Amino acid sequence: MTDRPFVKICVIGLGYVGLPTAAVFASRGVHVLGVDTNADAVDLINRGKIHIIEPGLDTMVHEAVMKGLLTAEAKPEAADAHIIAVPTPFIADFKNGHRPDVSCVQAAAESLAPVLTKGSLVIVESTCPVGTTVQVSKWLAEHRSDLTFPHDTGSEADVNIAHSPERVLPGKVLKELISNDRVVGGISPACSERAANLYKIAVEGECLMTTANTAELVKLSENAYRDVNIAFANELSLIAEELDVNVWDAIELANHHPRVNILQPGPGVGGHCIAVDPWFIAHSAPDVSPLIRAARGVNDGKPGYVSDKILDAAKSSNAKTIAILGLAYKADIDDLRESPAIDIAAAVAKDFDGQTLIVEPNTGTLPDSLSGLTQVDLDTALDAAEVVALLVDHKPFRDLATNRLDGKIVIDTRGIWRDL
Ligand code: SAJ
Repeated sequence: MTDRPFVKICVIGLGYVGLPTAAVFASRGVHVLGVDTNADAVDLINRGKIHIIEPGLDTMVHEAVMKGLLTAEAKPEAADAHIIAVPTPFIADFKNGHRPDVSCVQAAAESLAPVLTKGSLVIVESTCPVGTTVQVSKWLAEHRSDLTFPHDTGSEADVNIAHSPERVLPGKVLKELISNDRVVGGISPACSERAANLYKIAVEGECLMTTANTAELVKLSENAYRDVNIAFANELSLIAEELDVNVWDAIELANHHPRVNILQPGPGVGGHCIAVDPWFIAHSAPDVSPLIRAARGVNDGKPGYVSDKILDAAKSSNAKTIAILGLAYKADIDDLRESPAIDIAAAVAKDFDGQTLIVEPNTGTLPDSLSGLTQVDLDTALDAAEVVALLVDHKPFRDLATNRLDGKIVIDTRGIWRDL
């Protein structure tokens, strides 16, 4: 294994994972080149500013740029290590099941192929289907016949390649990047060891070495595990409603059992990970993943159930105004990606003849699918609405004096006002 030191690294993809990763390595004194196709993001970062919201990240990026340790460009350059942190969405196919789209990973690999040298390390951090990291090795080999790659020559290869999935929780990214244990899966043992040596510069948690395929399945399993467990809670919420039982009370009491820990029901599952990653498993092994598919179905069914419930309540009470509280995919963040609340708000507004008011304390603009609706502050919404639908348990809603809800029909999908 080469012991080439990590003086300069290149991070491809400066989003919610890549930019914090770049900043953390720079904060440890490594020279980092961040690469992104978004010219505005590159420009902002080079001015010490950022294009995403994550606690503490603005200061860390600013310091790194000012010290000359972090710069951004449109294309990769030669470096001791290249980290790929680009999106891996799915291609929607409601008939045959959604399938993964790894085209950004392929494009990133092809963009860095020309700058690889003997002793280079390539790490795929993007969440991807099992086998993608080995495929990256093959793609790189197609472009560089002058170098050897680990899918072919194992630990003797000129270039080391590993998968080390990001596992950070939005809102706590910087803390979790440093303190979480890190799974490092090399295509060969030498790849694992070299990748672990890189992460040890920045990570205080343990670096757990395994194979690339195992590391890929580990990441997918973590998010599928959470999705299945949320689906159980969501299904329970439908059962409890049908049986006229308070689901929040039932879950709290069940969780007193020493081996039971039921998650919380909600309006559906959002975010760019948990609603997406289970499909990567289901697509790879369709005949043996009925539970994972069923869980996706339960969670994806919840927004429609909630919007019907809101519309029924408005109809039966002849309401003129509905207040929708919260649009983000979970509490106390501004991230709207895959948020079930947006689908619910859109479905309600489409079928409701009265006024639909939106309250989202963490963003000032509505997404395109809700253009035409009115965003107001909490007080204005509560003054006007006869029906109040709580979709996200943001702090201002948790802190609300519940007598503000007197006389209104309240649909609380998060259980923060369960005693009403
Ligand atoms: N949710 C519920 N009930 C719960 C918990 C969550 O309805 O009891 C909903 C949330 O409201 C949200 C969605 O699930 O809509 C996902 O939220 P989350 O907090 O469970 O997870 P994410 O998507 O913010 O981050 C996850 C994390 N994965 C796990 O906890 C296994 C994070 O560690 C990963 O790094 C991240 O996905 C990722 O990037 O893959």
